[in-house]
Amino acid sequence: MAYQLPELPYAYDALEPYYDKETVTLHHDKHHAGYVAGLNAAMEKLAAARAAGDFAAVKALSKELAFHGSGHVLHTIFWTNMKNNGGGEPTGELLNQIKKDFGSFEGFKKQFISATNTVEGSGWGILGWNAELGCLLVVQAEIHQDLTVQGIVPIMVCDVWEHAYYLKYQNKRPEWTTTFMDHLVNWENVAERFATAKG
Ligand code: MN3
Repeated sequence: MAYQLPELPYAYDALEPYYDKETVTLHHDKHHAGYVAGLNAAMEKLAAARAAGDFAAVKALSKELAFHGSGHVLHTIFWTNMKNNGGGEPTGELLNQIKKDFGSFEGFKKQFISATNTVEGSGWGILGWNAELGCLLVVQAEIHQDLTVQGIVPIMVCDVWEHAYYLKYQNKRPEWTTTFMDHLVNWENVAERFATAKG
């Protein structure tokens, strides 16, 4: 029952010219694959610890689980959140919810891009559904698992680790996040995730 690297829902060059084939290939085949391997290794080591009744390493293993597990989950969402010639605006219930929670689509967009641009070091900008409050929240995640709000269901995520954009955008993180929003977001996928999260 090991975790698997999901296949990309498009060809490696499908997001050109906004997201280049070389970055997508390395990002998926090396980086995301590395998180899947790390997650499976952490699960195996925790099983071995239970079998041996030896939890001396449980703190480090729990951290490995959180890091690789969250990295795997976020990358899996990230790939499906993009499509060739994406961007624009959502429609229907998702647009209504965004207007309710952020005032306007423009307000949401500015908050999402600002939050994502200002992640300290490596991390993610995340739009997530909070079931308790019945609202969408924009949060930051440092690395993969720190600084977020526990319990929210991510429906749209933008990766701002340097491996996500440095080959094409170098140090220009705001250019990458704006391109993600204006040319790559697959709003149909985000709307499907919103509907599922809302239940
Ligand atoms: Mn990444």
